[in-house]
Amino acid sequence: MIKFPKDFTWGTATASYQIEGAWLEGGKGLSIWDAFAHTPGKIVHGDTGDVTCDHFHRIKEDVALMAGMGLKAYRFSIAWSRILPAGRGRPNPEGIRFYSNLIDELLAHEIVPWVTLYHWDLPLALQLELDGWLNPTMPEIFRDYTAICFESFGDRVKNWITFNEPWVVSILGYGQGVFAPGRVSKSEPYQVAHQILRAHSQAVDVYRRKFQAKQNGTIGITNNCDWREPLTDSEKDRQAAQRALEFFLGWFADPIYRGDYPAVMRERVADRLPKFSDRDKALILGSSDFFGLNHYTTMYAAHSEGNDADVNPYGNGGISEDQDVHLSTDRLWSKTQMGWSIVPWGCRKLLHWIDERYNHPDIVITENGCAYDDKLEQGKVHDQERINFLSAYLNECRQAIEEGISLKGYFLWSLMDNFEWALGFSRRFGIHYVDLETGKRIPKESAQWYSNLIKNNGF
Ligand code: PNW
Repeated sequence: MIKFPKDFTWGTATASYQIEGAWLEGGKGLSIWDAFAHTPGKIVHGDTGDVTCDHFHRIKEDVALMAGMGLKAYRFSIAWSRILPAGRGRPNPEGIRFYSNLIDELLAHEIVPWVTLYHWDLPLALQLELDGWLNPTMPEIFRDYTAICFESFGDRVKNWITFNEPWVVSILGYGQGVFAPGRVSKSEPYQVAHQILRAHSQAVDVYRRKFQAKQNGTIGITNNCDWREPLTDSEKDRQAAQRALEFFLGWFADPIYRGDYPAVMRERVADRLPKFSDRDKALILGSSDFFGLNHYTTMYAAHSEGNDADVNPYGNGGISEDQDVHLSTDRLWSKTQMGWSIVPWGCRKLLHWIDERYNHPDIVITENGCAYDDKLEQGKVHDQERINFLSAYLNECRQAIEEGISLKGYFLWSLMDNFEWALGFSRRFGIHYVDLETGKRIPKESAQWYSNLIKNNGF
């Protein structure tokens, strides 16, 4: 039996645009993902999040699913454009009521809400009027939106996450253009990341000054990072792997935990990497109460000079010519339906890397999971591969805890199958199967497995 610490947080995670639907209901404004998904050619099969899981109309049913499983925590995101349809101005009471009801329903079932304030669905008006995250006035606009959330929900929400995966917003949204707003550039990702870090720190600052003492919650940020394993033992490849990690995670975590971007980025990105003012630096340093981590896969890193043509087009590479890193996978590693390699030991190595570089922070895995081509057969989904994946990753997590890593929680991505961004409904990450015709939720075998794990605090 593999046991976890007594107070370990077990949860599942979702995001507003991926599950809510009701894109034109409840006084909601449009977001950049509404616009992007409605642009021909951007999403596989022309799918959109217009309806998706219809969670907006099914919060009682969905919370009942979680309660039935014995989930201790649930991570969801707030759609900014439900609270402020044009991104700023007067709050929309229906939007506030929706999240307020969801939070009350969770608490009534003793499920602790973990709330992400930004999971990529920027109000479209802010994109059209201000160029979104490129604009240096965005941090104050984000701060004002988050203050409304703290004010409205902070009496009941004690776990806040400002941003989900700024790396994805910057690289996939502004570098490769495969995610909203679909821009392609070699400098904009660095500018966007810069404003997001500033926005994060402004939100944390307002929370700490005006709400935290009274509301007694914690606030942090969630970054995504894959592990980078040196392809060979050579000094060059080991440096390449370290460089790749600094460009991936250090880009966002170094300013927060060490006060500035990694030196290797400053050297290589030079003039395209913006500089923090002293005031920015002071606000950003120490601005996360916990280390939120989304982790999915591992790749080999080798030294290479210049452009890396083999880079996975759905992400992972960053702006590769800035790094001189060649990424590859092992033919022997099994892959999920995303093409992401299953390398459980990479998770443990990454936890150690974070622990060392950032001085032993409390870490929360806010996402981990996998997509498989699940089939509903006689009312059942036999997803043994997902159970294998989860057991293997959780086994490494448990080992990391034994080795002294302060890992406090684990959120499985995802509660249910949903809109997988540019891949639409072609990928299923859920532990509940969603019949897209009827919206019916059917627990997969992994849901039963996870429920038992939570009950036993181990497996
Ligand atoms: C995360 N990549 O996204 C998100 O937080 C979720 O919304 C998403 O559904 C989940 O992981 C599964 O994809 C990512 O290409 C999307 O490196 C793409 C990448 C990483 C994370």
